[in-house]
Amino acid sequence: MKKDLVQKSYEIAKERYAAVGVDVDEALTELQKIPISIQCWQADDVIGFEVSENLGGGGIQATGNYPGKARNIDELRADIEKVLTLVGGKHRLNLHAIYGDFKGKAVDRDMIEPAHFASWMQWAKEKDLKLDFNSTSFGHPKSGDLTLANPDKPVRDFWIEHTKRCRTIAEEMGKFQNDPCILNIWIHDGMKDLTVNRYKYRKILEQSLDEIFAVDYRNMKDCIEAKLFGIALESYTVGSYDFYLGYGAKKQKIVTLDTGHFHISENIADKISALLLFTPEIMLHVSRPIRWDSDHVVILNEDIAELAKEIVRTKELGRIHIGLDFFDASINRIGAYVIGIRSTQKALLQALLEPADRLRKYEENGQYFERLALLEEAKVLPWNAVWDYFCLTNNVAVGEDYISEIQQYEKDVTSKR
Ligand code: RNT
Ligand code: ZN
Repeated sequence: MKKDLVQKSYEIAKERYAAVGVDVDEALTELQKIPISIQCWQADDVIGFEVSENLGGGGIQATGNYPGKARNIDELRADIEKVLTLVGGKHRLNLHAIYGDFKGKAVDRDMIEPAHFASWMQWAKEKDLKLDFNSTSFGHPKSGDLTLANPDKPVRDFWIEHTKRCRTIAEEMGKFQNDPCILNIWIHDGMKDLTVNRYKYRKILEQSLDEIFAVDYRNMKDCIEAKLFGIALESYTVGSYDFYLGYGAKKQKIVTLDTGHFHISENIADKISALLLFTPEIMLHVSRPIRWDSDHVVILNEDIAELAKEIVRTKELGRIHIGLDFFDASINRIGAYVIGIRSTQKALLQALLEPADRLRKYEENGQYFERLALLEEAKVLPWNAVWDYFCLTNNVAVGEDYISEIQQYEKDVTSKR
């Protein structure tokens, strides 16, 4: 892409935005500061590096068999490094417990320690990345249908121990990087068919969580992620949205909103301003559900645009953490990352460029025609010129130029795996 063309378009866009009271440079400074927590699991279809085979299940499933997935830590790190050369801004890497550096040893989930993540911490420091973390309840012989909500004490205790250890690992990561590590707890617990002891499992889950959260940490933050249903667990989910919203509000834990975990017509954007009033912070798993929680690559669609607008409109960006959660195994995985991250940033940029002051004034004055008109016109303001400029000044491919870079990486690296 021609540099001077990007520059020129940007200058024109800047003037156009000034006419509606928007400071484009301010929007760019803000965008630069918003980290996106990149999910490590897109690189290898959520398999991880445990020595024992990942049994899958747990209500989630990556579909597709595009060649070139990362098979070990080095490949995964190389892929993430490549992705980072194609996106502007400073980001975070979101690890799952099954991605430890186990060095070929069988380490069961109730035995993991910060040492298994030491090389990740070191690598992340070198790459100027911060880490986030997740407990892993799925893909294990003890996963079954119930983990933390399991009435069978030994099984339940195994998962409680696992989750407690994940908190200590997150604490060490947070200390090491001098920035809180966000630990997300998502469990698949549920039932395939009509369930009659719903109350019982939820009570058990509440107790397990209380036990897990008994210790207070300073360098990590706990999140709990609800879900509507899982594959083969369609009838009942112990950790439903009502359950975690209630738990989070009562115990002051962060509720993770995964955009694929609600009824397909539910408005996730509208939840932001409600949650902010009753829970300390918000964690987002930005995803793209197609008919179900399919975890398609995030694109710039209306859902994500609205979500970004609601985030920015609250002016509480410091309390809202943006993570991605998609895993598409049917296309080039590096490409999937880059599309998803850039689309999320585009949505945020559009939101930051909204003529907010004028819109709010209209609303306050009851000028609803004017509000609707400006919202419509704002959609076609030249935000793309500002986006190109963001990429240019971040020294990353402008526009579709990243396609050939990913093709090259495929030729040189992933196609040889
Ligand atoms: C599953 C949840 C969960 C996982 C990741 C791998 O439906 O969204 O967040 O996708 O933890
Ligand atoms: Zn999720």
